[in-house]
Amino acid sequence: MSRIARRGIHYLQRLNASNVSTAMLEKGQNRVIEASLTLIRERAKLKGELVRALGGAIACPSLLGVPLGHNSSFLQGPAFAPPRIREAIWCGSTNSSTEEGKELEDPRVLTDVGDVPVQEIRDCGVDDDRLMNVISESVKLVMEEAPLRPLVLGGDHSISYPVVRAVSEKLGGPVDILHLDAHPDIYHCFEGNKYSHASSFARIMEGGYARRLLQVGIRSITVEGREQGKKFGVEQYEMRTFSRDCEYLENLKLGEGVKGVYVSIDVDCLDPAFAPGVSHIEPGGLSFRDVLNILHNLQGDIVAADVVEFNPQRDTVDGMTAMVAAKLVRELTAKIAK
Ligand SMILES: [Mn+2]
Repeated sequence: MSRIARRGIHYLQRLNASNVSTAMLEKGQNRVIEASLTLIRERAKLKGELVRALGGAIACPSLLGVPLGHNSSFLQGPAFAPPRIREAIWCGSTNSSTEEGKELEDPRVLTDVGDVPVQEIRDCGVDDDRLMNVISESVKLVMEEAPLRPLVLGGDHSISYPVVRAVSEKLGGPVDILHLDAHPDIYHCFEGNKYSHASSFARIMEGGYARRLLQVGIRSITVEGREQGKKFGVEQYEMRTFSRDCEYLENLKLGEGVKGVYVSIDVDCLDPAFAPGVSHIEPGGLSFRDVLNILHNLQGDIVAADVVEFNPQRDTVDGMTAMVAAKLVRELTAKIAK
């Protein structure tokens, strides 16, 4: 038990194993997991029914929060991000139209199935193998309710692994991934944690869940990051050559011949001047408009996406980075919705 949940907001008190039966503990944990999945399932069902009753859509992004921060190698604040991002999406300081004119208040354009109760599940002593399965299951429950498509709010970047795994398994094949980040997150096993937020893309590539992986915004990469990139055939676009690469990156066509496109945005892909509320401040990054140009011009069917690594505990007092993360979500919504 001491190994479980060493890090995190809540955790089960260390148990004296001789006094507690494993069977009793597991039974209780399974009940909590079932109840958690039931809430996601029923919310997804209802939101799917509403979208269809309103005339339907080809694709309707649905927010799914994954408030998980303990697989970060540094700060754990991303566990608090999903409610802050939602608050910023709907805060009223701006209107509810996206730049290209989609109306976010239309439930066929954007819906929400709530958060995976990550901390509540961990508080019962559930380990990461099972927690990652709960995240994958939750993503699949959203996808079962066509036309809903998961738009996941992190959380640290470790959540992309169970999310992409679920998307690929559900669709029955690999996707192309556009990954915007200061870091490649492709260490084999960072600090001994296979679920580390610095290792998620190693797990994704090992699993065969992606055909192409394009990493954009990279400016903090080690020898291992480059070697792993080479090993998995990753296309790494580094900031030091961005001015040369940007014409290509602003005209991407992805997802043909596979199951579609997955977009993963680590908020630290942006220069800290635009987004100071992140755990790993890494100067020399993308401007907000660089990201939007890449996103707006991307051709391909986006089947799911995530926005991760916003850390509210490092944000400015007026929540500037929350607004930045919210706008990324809004513009991703516009790309997915049809
Ligand atoms: Mn990063």
